[in-house]
Amino acid sequence: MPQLHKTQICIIGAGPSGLLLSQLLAQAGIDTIVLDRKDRTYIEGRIRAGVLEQGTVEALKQAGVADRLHAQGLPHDGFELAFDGVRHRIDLKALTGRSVMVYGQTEVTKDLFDARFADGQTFFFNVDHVTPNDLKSDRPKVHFTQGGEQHVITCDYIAGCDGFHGVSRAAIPQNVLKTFERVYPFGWLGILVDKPPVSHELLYANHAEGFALASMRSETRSRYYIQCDRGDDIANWSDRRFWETFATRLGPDAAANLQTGPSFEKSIAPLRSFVAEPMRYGNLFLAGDAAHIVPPTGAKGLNLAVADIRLLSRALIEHYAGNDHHIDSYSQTALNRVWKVERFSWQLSTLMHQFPENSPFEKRIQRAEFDYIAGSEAASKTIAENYVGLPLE
Ligand code: FAS
Ligand code: PHB
Repeated sequence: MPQLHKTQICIIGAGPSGLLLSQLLAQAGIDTIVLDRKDRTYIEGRIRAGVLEQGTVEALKQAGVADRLHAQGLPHDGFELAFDGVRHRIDLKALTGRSVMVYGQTEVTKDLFDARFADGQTFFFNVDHVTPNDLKSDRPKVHFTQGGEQHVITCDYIAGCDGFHGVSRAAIPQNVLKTFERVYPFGWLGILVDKPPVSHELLYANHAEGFALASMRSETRSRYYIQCDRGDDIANWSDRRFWETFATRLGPDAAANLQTGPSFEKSIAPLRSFVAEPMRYGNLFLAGDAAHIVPPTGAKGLNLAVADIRLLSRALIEHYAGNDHHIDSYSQTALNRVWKVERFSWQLSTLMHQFPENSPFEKRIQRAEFDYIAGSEAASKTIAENYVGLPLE
């Protein structure tokens, strides 16, 4: 006999999307249960995003989880683009009046978990066979197992915050779901190293050999990436080979300040652009990576997930207050922003990477676009206003 549970919102996924949603709803007195197929330690151990838009910082402050962010985060007023060693600074502050915050997703997740545990949130970790059901009924259910025990959650709504490989998107019937995808012919190899960053601001570099990104987690911990083959294997990348490749692609000017050392995290991520429509089916809502993926070039993945949650939490809170306007428009409002962010992430990825299929003509066009951005305040401003984050509708 399955164990029976009831709640208002069943959240599938305890990544940033699911955790932030449960925090914002709890603040409004709305009850949630959060499921994850992993446990807190595993989820906190994933190394992912590093740059927060101002809107994300505001959402985390509203959620009451921004104290450490304000104490340890690094405000950045600009970043650089480089092409074959020629550097151009995008002055975010001068061009938009706004800046971004460098603060790892790992830390955001820890801050959210701390708040949810302090609030006595009901979690089920290490779950299996999660199955959303009765999505068109007014009492949808989520069946799952944990340690061999059967469970059933009956709720008002299900929030699919279970990422790209989750089950929520697949619960939408194939004749309803539309997906759009661009898979890039390369991946990103990322490392963490306890050495001061090569530059005090982020530096995105396009070199004839490939892309490189110099980022950071603090003034003593750097996060670096290089473009690698799509199916590449970590075993092919010794630290020595990484440092030689990274220094070449940054160019001699930037690399002159490079402090190398042993990496303590090394991983390869594939790059894709992906969107699933609609982001609602019956009483199931999709948010974050469950609904969309962007190449990390524009530093948008986490920020787009937070934007979805700001829209979804507002819609659900207003629903329980008797106003269904935003719940009815959630999918379209969220997708309007998703596609603009997909465009920017695709544009910056197309500009900053070496594509194997590019002809000499396309390579010249890439350089011409960089030179245009470097020489035009209007062009630099379009990059800047997308990087700091578009306004929420
Ligand atoms: P998440 O994937 O973070 O969380 C989904 C959660 O659902 C996970 O905890 C998972 O265990 C759980 N789950 C999955 N299936 C389930 C099931 N069947 N039942 C229960 N739970 C289930 N973004 C950036 O902005 N910059 C970056 O540099 C960057 N680098 C990235 C590198 C990698 C390797 C990946 C995969 C993503 C990266 N991203 C980056 C994007 C990333 O930050 C996401 O946008 C962000 O994690 C989205 O958060 P969620 O929507 O919560 O999804
Ligand atoms: C990171 O610090 O992990 C990071 C920063 C900017 C990006 C992608 C990743 O565009």
